Amino acid sequence: MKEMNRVLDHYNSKVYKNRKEHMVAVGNNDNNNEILANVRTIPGIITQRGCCYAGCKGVVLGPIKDAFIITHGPIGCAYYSWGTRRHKAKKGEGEDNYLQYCFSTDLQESDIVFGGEKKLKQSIEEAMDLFHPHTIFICSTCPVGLIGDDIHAVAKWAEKEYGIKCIAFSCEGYKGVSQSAGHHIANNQLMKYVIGEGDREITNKYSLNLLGEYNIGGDGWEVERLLKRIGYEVISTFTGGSSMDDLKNSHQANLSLVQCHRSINYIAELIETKYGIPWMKINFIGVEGTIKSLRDIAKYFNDPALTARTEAVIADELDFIEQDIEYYKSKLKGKTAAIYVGGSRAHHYQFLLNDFGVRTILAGYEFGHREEYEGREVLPFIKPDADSKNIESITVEPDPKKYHLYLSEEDINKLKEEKLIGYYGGMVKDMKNGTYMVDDLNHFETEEFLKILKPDIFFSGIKDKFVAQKAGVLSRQLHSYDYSGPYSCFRGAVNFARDIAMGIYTPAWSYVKAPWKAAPILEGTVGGEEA
Ligand code: CFM
Ligand code: HCA
Repeated sequence: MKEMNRVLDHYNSKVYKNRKEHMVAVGNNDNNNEILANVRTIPGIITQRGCCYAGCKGVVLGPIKDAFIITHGPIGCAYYSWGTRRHKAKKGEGEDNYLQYCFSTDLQESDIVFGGEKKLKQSIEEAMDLFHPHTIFICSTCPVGLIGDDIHAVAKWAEKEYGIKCIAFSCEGYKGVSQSAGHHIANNQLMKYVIGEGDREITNKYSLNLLGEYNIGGDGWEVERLLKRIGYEVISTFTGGSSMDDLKNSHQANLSLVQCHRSINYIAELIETKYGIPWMKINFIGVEGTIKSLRDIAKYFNDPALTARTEAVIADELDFIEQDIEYYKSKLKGKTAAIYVGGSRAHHYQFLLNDFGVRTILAGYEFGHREEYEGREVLPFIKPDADSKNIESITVEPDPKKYHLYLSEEDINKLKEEKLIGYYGGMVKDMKNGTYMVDDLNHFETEEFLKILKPDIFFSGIKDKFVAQKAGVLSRQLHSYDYSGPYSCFRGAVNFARDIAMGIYTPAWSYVKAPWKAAPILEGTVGGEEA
């Protein structure tokens, strides 16, 4: 609490009041660990957040390998989202893979003045001539919304003209307070126009959707390898490495697993209502987290042979990594960490750090909502504001032909009561008293918390990693994994520990002294006095 106040004390009263509500000294407040989240950042503050377009095109749609995505707007937004997120995909036989590409209408001033629809149509014509895609997505950036191009009409035209699937996403950057709005827009359109359209023959009753897994650094591949070893069939992964056909068939699964709750919870719930498939929050980051997730899934399917296979695979995978885990534990035990990322990893990576005896003393999300901090039990108490109402909230009905229940309604209700399915408890329950949760952490607060809490390592993204390094603190990127990975499941845990240990035992940044700390770099006078 004291440390938090030392950071806040630098602010004027207005900013103080606002930022205080975004900070929680866990277990040491009268507010039941309540936090303010998913609201606008104060203008002028250096936030780490991205925009609605980043959440829609960059995060949810980007990893679909055979959707040809056209960013409709000036070139900068498309360029920024070109390959930086490291979502990997393999091209299957007869499939397209556009992930290496970046397509944009590259709007110019004259298009902004006279309208960009013509150029969008031309781009689609060009795409059809050169690549012959079966699916085109159109994603709007800010100016498109401002000038009023009707991208949905263009999408309808393209479907008719070429007999392809063409979906428009009005995900202008300004639409929400963060990436989170873009996730929602992407989820809505996928639900309306993609999910449920497939008729692939599925014979394995242990069939899963892996929701909220984007295959960053190959994480999703490692999860799939493990699940397949046990005997599951992963019908679709939303959306890491998936094809359109995978997503179209997701309505056939018997259980949806949710890795990242923030970005995909809308689809998880809508799929349950429309097709009867319950969802289970799992976490494949961390050895203990992975073991618990595998056991929970086996519990749902409730087959002694599957449970036995689950245990055999767990034992074998543990055997494979045991020596490495012990070695890295001896290197990392007792260290402390701060984690600040988007909407779910700040929670998940605490499990992995725990496996090696590293304590997380500060954690926060850029754009997680209150339920990612406090758990879904707070949902009824969250008041929608003008920004959240800005995004359409769709409803669906049970599909008369495709609705199916794997378990009886009674069993499903029982598992819901046990919170095995349909529930996410959020981050705070896994954080120790005396640690800190901070929402929408900014550069200034990062600098201050690093000085006060002195973590051994700061996990963040590209924009704030330099704040840590300049402060002499080791930084690792938990978005891109600094070009490493996978970090998921058993074997990923070893990759992670190896990378962290290398950093901790190469404390280069603590040897660097900023030039202005050694000698003044500015000369001049202040009010006539020597500065
Ligand atoms: Fe979910 Fe993600 Fe994340 Fe996210 Fe992201 Fe990401 Fe992230 Mo970067 S979907 S919320 S919008 S886990 S891109 S793969 S790393 S901020 S913590
Ligand atoms: C995004 C994508 C991002 C950015 C990462 C970072 C990602 O939010 O637009 O800031 O380093 O994971 O690539 O979160």
